[in-house]
Amino acid sequence: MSEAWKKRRAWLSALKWELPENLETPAQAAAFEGEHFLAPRNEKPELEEDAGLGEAYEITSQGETWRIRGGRTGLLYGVYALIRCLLTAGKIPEGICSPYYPLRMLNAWDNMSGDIERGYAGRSLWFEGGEFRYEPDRIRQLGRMLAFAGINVLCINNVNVHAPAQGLADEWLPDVEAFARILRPFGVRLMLSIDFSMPLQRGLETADPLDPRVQEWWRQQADRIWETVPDLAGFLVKADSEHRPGPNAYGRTHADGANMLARAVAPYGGVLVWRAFVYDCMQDWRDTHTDRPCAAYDLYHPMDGDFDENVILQVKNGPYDFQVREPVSPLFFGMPHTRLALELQLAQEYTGQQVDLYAMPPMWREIFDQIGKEKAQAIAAVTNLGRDDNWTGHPMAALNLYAFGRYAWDPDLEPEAVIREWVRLTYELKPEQENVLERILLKSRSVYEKYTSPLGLCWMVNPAYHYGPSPYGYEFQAWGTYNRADRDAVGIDRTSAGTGYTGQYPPALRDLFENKDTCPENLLLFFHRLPYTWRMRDGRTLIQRIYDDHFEGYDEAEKMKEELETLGLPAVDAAEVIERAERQLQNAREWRDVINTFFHRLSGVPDEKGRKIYL
Ligand code: GCV
Repeated sequence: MSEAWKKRRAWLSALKWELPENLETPAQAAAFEGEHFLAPRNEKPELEEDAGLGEAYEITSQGETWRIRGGRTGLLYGVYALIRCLLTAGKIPEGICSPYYPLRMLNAWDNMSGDIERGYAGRSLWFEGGEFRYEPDRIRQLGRMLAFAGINVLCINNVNVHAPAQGLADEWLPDVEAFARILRPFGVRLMLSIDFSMPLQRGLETADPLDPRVQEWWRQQADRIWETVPDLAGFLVKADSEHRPGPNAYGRTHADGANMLARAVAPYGGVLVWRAFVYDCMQDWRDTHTDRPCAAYDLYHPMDGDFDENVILQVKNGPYDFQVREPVSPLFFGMPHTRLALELQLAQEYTGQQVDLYAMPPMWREIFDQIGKEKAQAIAAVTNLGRDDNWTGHPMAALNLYAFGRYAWDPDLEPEAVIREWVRLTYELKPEQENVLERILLKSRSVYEKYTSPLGLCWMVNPAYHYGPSPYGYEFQAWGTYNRADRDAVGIDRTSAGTGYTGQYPPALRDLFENKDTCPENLLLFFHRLPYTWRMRDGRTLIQRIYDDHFEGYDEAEKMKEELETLGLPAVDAAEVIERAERQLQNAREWRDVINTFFHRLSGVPDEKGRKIYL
């Protein structure tokens, strides 16, 4: 396998020394990193392990000496925090620092074939040809990256569990343990996605969660698994979702299914993460009463309080599926007696597939501000990693991975601060260059939003592939993904007079969204069906705003490309970044022309500015 990745360190560009093979504990890793980074600067720290601190640490200084006190993994987090602050001219945190979310997890959608579902950075880093196959050095470096960012759990296989991964909880156990051993010194524990119907594949005639034979079967599985991998974090389950098996087949509820598995893993301190991404994926497009965004709340809200203590319900940030602009999922307000995990997607499935530049921190800031960080008790993200030398396809997509770890640790962070940290940790740039790059990154999401689907409409992508525009691509399909554009109007009425979706929110948000005049304009067409002649708050018509945004988005993408070309990025990344900016510009042009043409043709309304609208 290629070793070129060693030159592409994502955000660890200053940590040039290789990690030894014999690290066993985070304390050893902490001592090793401290020795290599701080000792040459005459700043060797004194490390004091205090088991009671767990993942927390405290950094103090006495004269020339840094003192780091921390728990088992806290010590390593403390060393990395100190390195981060020294490299980025950040303020050394005062007092005891601990992560906000105890479970800070990456979900890899890696298949054992080596393919990654929605993977845009090459093949799997740890699976190939139906088995575990990886470079231990690279996995060690991955562990270091994750610990440096603050991530502590990695779910290694796709939630869509395909053969042979069904056997992960079984015949692959020694491989799982060997893999876990490499990541253990970095405080990263593994999780496994499991298939609800596994008992059926192993000779039982049912997978009914209330059947004692099934319960016993899962208990035995858990016994064997935890005997081999004693620190496994738990299981992740996608059930009754997009044709995956689940408890509904036996007339059982999701609480029945989740609790049965949760009881099997409870003796080992394991958690059972159950995904709430459940909706009718066989909808007739003519059915205007069924509304996909309503589905998860309708299903789970009545079950609030029914889940066991060690069940975590994992909820995507929005009610659809990681679109560029969605409101937050109402489940965050409707499950006060259930532990929830917020699920984000770093893989840019609908947001440019790691070709288009798309920095996520501004979007996450909005999400945390709307939900309130305390509404979730854990956090997870679908990774954007792969075997490409630069780890994430677009070198700057690494920002999203780094930032996810930082937000998981501290959801109060400002996007500007996280972006600055990543830029400083990754590149050595002059202050003027840093400013330009930070500005580009901060703006990148709004640029993408402008040239793609307007005003919260969603789903105008090419079906299946999800890159590039196709305004009617999903319109007559079974996935519940419609924009209902016709010659007079566009959007879906989700108010109390329409599908009733707004009623799933608490009163303040419900009223905000319900009213066309207060609904945030960037979500207007998500919540309302409006004529093209609708007056936006600045006096423009809706149709004119759509045209303007698409022209502007393209122009801004062009400017971004020019700025990236002249920025003076280090050679190791420059060519790749510029080549992707060119592809992004072609993409933006296609989006602009396809979407504007679509609305022009439907509405017959010309652009007030007389620009050419064509394909
Ligand atoms: C892993 C979307 C994606 C699927 C993904 C699914 C999910 O539908 O397109 O690839 O499956 O979400 O989150 O389970």
